[in-house]
Amino acid sequence: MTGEINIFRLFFLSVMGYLSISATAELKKYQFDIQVKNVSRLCHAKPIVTVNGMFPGPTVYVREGDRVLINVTNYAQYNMSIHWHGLKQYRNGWADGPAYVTQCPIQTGQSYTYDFNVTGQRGTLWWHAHISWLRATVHGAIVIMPKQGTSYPFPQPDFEFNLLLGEWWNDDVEEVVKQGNKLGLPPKTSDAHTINGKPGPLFLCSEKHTYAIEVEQGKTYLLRIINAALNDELFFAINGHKLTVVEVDAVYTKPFSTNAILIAPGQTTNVLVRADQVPDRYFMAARPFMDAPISVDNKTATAILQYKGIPNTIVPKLPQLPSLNDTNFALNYNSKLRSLNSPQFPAKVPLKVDRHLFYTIGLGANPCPTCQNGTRLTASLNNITFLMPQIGLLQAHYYNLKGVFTMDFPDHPPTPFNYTGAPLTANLGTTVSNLPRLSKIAFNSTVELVLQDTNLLSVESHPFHLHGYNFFVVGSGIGNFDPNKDPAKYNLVDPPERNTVGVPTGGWTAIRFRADNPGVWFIHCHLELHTGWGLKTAFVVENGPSPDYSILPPPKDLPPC
Ligand SMILES: *[C@@H]1O[C@H](CO)[C@@H](O)[C@H](O)[C@H]1NC(C)=O
Ligand SMILES: *[C@@H]1O[C@H](CO)[C@@H](O)[C@H](O)[C@H]1NC(C)=O
Ligand SMILES: *[C@@H]1O[C@H](CO)[C@@H](O)[C@H](O)[C@H]1NC(C)=O
Ligand SMILES: *[C@@H]1O[C@H](CO)[C@@H](O)[C@H](O)[C@H]1NC(C)=O
Ligand SMILES: *[C@@H]1O[C@H](CO)[C@@H](O)[C@H](O)[C@H]1NC(C)=O
Ligand SMILES: *[C@@H]1O[C@H](CO)[C@@H](O)[C@H](O)[C@H]1NC(C)=O
Ligand SMILES: *[C@@H]1O[C@H](CO)[C@@H](O)[C@H](O)[C@H]1NC(C)=O
Ligand SMILES: *[C@@H]1O[C@H](CO)[C@@H](O)[C@H](O)[C@H]1NC(C)=O
Ligand SMILES: *[C@@H]1O[C@H](CO)[C@@H](O)[C@H](O)[C@H]1NC(C)=O
Ligand SMILES: *[C@@H]1O[C@H](CO)[C@@H](O)[C@H](O)[C@H]1NC(C)=O
Ligand SMILES: [Cu+2]
Repeated sequence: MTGEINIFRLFFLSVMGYLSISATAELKKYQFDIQVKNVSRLCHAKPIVTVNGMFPGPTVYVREGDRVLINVTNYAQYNMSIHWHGLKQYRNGWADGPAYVTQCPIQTGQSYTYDFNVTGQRGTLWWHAHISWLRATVHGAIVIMPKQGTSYPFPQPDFEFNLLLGEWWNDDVEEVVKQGNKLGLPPKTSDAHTINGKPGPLFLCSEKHTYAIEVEQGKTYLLRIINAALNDELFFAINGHKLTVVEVDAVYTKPFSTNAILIAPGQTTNVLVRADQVPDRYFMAARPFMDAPISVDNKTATAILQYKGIPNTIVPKLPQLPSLNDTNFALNYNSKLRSLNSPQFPAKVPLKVDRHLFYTIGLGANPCPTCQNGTRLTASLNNITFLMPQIGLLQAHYYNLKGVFTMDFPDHPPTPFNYTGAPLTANLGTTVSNLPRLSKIAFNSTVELVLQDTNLLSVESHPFHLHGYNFFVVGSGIGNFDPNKDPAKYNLVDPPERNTVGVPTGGWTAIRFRADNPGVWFIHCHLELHTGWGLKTAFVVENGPSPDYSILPPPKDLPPC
C-alpha cells in the first residue's frame, strides 16, 4: 500500500461495511468544509480549493430512499455553491445548487445545509461546485446503492471503484478564467488530465502520482467513471480489457461491450470489467475527443490496473484509444446506448409532445474595446447570450419579484438560416439582454427540445445538461434537423435516459421529458468555457394543481445575496 503506487483494493470492503448498517431509508449526514489546501499532486504544488482537504473530494454514499443533509461551510476566499449533478430534487430546487439560479452563493465564513431526498434513482452521479470554474478541483462522486434487497440488473461485481476523470491547470483556475475574460478569448488550455486527481507516469514530474487498482484473476469489477473535466470530452480505455457498459447517468442501459467509452463533461458511465487477461500491469487511459478545429489539451492521463502478485517494476502498455478526431467512433458509440427498458426499469418516453422547442447553439463575437482583438467571444442559445442575475432566479420566481427576469425566451431562433452550412462569419454578434430571459413550461406537459449546433464561427460538440430532470435522447443527426423527416427516425422505445447529452459537432440532438418537477431549472452547456460565455438559460416549470405538486418552501438557512 505504500511506495510509488497507491493501491486502493481495500476501499470497497470498507464501503460495504458502512452500507451494511443501512436496512431501510436513512438520514445520512455529511460535513463539507471548503478549504484552500496545498494538496497538489502535480509538478507545481500550489494550494487549491478543496472539500475537507481532499482532491477529488469525498464520495457521498447513499441508498435509494435516503434523506441526505450536507452542511457546506465555506472557509475559502471565494463564493461557493455545490450542485448534486443528476439528482432530480423533486419540488426542491433549493438544494440544486447553481449559483444565482437556485441560490445565492455561500459566502466566506457562511454555511448552508443541502437537504434532499434521493427518490427513484440509483447509480453513479457526482457533485461539483457550480460557480465560476471552481468545479475544477471541487468535485466528488455520488454513489446511490439500490434499495436493500434489490440487486443490479447485471451480474453482481466482486468489487467496485470510482474513477473521476479531471482536468488540471498548473495555475489558480480563477486566475485562468479571469485572464480569458480580460482578453475576450479562450484562456489557455489545461496542463494535464487526471484520473482520481493524478495524471499518471506519462507526466515527467509525476512518477509518484499514479492511481492504481489491484485486481484478482477471474473477478469482475464495476468501474464508476465520471467526467469531471471542465472542457474536454474524453475517451477512456483499458489495455487488453473489454468494457461492458451497464449504466449511464444513473440509469441502467442494455449492456454492450466496447474497447473504449466516450464520456462528456457531466456524464457518468458504469462499466463492468472482468480480470480475464494474463496477469500483468495494464494502463487505463483517458484522452480528449475533439473533431472541430479548436485547440485542446491533448495529453493522456493514465492509471494502472495491476493483477495481484505482479511487481510494480513491470512497465504497463497503453491501450489503443480512438484518435482525437474520431467522429465515427463517437457517433457509433452513442448509437449503441439504449435504456434497459425492463418491466422493473421501464423507459417512460413521452409519445405525445405538448411543447416543441428548437434551440440553436452558437458561438459569436461582440464588440469589446478593452479586449485583445477588440471583440469578446460569446456563446448563445437562439442568439441570446445569458447574463447571470444578482439574486437567485428561484427566489425571484417563488416570491414573484419583478425586474429580475423575463419569461420570453423564444421557442425558435429569431431568423432561420443554414445552421451547419459554410462557416458563418457575418452576423456574429449576439443579443445580450439586460434581464435573463427564461422559458415558462406548463406543469406536467411533455416537452421536446431539439438542440441544433451551428457553424457560427465554428461547429463544435456541446454536452448539454438539464437540471431537475432526466430526459430521453430520442434522436440525433449530422447537419440541420429536418422537422418533416427526422422525427420518423426517433427511437421512442428504448432511447438512452440521461441528464447530460453531447450535441454532435455540426449536428442536432432531440430530447424529451415530462415537466413534472416544478421549479426553476438551469439548462446549459457543460463546457465551463461556453457556460461562462452565456450558453445557458432556465425553464420555469409551473406549480401543479395542489401544494403537493408545488415548490417546497425555502429552507431557513438559504444563503442571502
Ligand atoms: C505546497 O507544498 C509543496 C510541497 O510540499 C511546497 O514545495 C510548496 O512550497 C507549497 N506551496 C505553498 C504555497 O504552500
Ligand atoms: C454547519 O457547520 C458549521 C461549521 O462546523 C457549524 O458552525 C454549523 O452550525 C453547522 N450547521 C448545522 C445546521 O449543523
Ligand atoms: C424528504 O422526505 C421526508 C420523509 O418523507 C419528508 O418529510 C421531507 O419533507 C422530504 N424532504 C424534501 C426536501 O423533499
Ligand atoms: C498535441 O498537441 C500539441 C500542441 O498543440 C501538438 O504539438 C502535438 O502534436 C499533439 N499531439 C497529438 C498526439 O495529437
Ligand atoms: C484526424 O487527425 C489526423 C492526424 O492529426 C489527420 O491525419 C486526419 O486527417 C484527421 N481526420 C479527420 C477526419 O479530420
Ligand atoms: C484574434 O486576433 C489574432 C491576431 O491578432 C487572430 O490570429 C485570431 O484569430 C483572433 N481571434 C479571434 C477569435 O478573432
Ligand atoms: C447548407 O449548407 C451546406 C454546406 O455549405 C450545403 O451543402 C447545403 O446545400 C445548404 N443547404 C441549404 C438548404 O441551403
Ligand atoms: C443575433 O443578434 C444580433 C444582435 O441583434 C444580430 O446582429 C445578428 O444578426 C443575430 N444573428 C443571428 C444568427 O440571428
Ligand atoms: C401527469 O400526466 C400523466 C400522464 O397524463 C398522468 O398520469 C399524471 O397523473 C399527471 N400528474 C399529475 C400530478 O397531474
Ligand atoms: C459573493 O456573493 C455576494 C452575493 O451575491 C456578492 O455580493 C459578492 O460580490 C460576491 N463576492 C465575490 C468575490 O464574487
Ligand atoms: Cu458548449
